[in-house]
Amino acid sequence: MLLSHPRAQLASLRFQEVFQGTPMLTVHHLGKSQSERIVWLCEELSIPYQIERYSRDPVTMLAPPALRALHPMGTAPVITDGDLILGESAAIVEYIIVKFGNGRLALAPDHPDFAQYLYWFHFSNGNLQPVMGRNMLLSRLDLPADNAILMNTRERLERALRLVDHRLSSVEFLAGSEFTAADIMSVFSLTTMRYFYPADLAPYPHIVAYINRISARPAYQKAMEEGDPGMKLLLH
Ligand SMILES: N[C@@H](CCC(=O)N[C@@H](CS)C(=O)NCC(=O)O)C(=O)O
Repeated sequence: MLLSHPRAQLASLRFQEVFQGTPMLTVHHLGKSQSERIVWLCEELSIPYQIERYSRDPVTMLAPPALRALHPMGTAPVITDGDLILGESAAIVEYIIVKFGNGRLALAPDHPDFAQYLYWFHFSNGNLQPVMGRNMLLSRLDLPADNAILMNTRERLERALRLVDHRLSSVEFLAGSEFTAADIMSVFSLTTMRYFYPADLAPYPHIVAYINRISARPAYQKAMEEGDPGMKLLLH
């Protein structure tokens, strides 16, 4: 188990330290972006944190120079924890779960759904989000419907959404019966990302039911309100 590991014991001490004092963890959140995952994770784990908000350039949609000054990639999310500056959603999620969450929301190797957890955790940024991004870019080029790259990219997205829908036809959450960080990694691409690429979810009823279930979670609602106050949730 995670907690019997010396590093996890240290993490547990750190966890107590954080809970007793002011939050050391800052989530640098760009409006309507993948950093909503980190705000949501902190809310699910009830971890003290503070948010530093940033807005995109209205023309390029790039993050502002302040975020680039913080991290050379200048992409959200970034967290700061004391002297540490860390980017990449997946790295941040794992870091927070181990250091502050006592392993909660991750499945341990002896859990029957461990492999499913790993698959769906990595599917989000390894497949689903990149193919949503490619469709978003191509949709702005006004290409003819028979353009080969466009057809390829649309087919890849449909394949990814079909797979997610099929998975959710038999399980409540992506890893299986438990809500995990695999859900936290994946939901952005199915919801807020559709402000940038309005993928039609009508053919995927299990995805629609899933994001509606997820949106009822108090921690999700609180996180969305903290990160993007007043943002309409795209749930259909
Ligand atoms: N794989 C990265 C992707 C980060 C990313 O591209 N974030 C977008 C927001 S969704 C961003 O910061 N865009 C602004 C920019 O590129 O300047 C992660 O998961 O952290």
